[in-house]
Amino acid sequence: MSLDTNTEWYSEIHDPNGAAFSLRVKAKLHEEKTPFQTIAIYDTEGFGRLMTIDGLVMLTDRDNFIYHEMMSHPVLFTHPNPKRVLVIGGGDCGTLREVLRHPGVEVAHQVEIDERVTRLAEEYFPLLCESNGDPRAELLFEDGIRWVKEAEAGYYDVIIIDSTDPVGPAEGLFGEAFYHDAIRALGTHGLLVQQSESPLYHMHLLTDIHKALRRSGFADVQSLHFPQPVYPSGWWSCTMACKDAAFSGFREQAARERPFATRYYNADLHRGATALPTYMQEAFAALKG
Ligand code: AG3
Repeated sequence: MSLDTNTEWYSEIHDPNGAAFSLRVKAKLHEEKTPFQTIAIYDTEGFGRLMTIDGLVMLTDRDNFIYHEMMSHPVLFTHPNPKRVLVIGGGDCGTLREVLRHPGVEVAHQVEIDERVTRLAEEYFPLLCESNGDPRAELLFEDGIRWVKEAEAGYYDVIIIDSTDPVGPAEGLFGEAFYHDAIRALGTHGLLVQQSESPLYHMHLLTDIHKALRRSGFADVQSLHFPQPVYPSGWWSCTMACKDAAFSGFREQAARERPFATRYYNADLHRGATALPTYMQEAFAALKG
């Protein structure tokens, strides 16, 4: 948080890019140090409430729908028939809420390491938590890495990794050892999707994720991109990996006829999000050799 002389601003500085994103703050509503991290909640002038973890933007009221819809609907409309879904991280419950919109989903486990993220989301972002009482949902507060290691082989259809940046507690969620365990926990046609940072700032990370996913045994990897105004560079990505086959489109008709409302996601957008800028195509093609 940096202060200017007239007003208070929250800023996330984007090193090493010499850039920052700021929101004018009306009030700091809460701050606490948990055993894992420092969580803060602000009321902002134009973006509603803001949650930060260790000083980094996690979400705002105004634009979280883009991220949460893109972390859930593309992967769920790519799997032929997703019934058992695991969300790792995602303690604000925004991704979980989107997952539960799919009537075919029978089980949705959310495994968040820090229970305080969820308790604060319940208090300050009640809309994101509105589906937490759904009988298909189970909220677990454990280490996602251990959860996946100990999961029943073949149990999950889809694993969604809604984590913070790959530093601190989330680092292990971006590594080969974890991906290897994820493959084991996934059933036939199983899919994993992971938030994969900014295509402008973090291309090295995106290529590392692709490499690690392939090396650990996933058959195919595909990134999608979308705007996320409050995250570094304002442009974000998620990366899907398929356990046993090459990607060949998605259930487009089902996406068009989805029996629930979305604000960002739709079938055309889904298709568009998989079309990559030339420099990304080239970087990923180079990995395949
Ligand atoms: N997911 C956080 C993505 C990383 C944001 N990084 C940053 N601000 N430097 C947040 C959880 C949303 N459900």
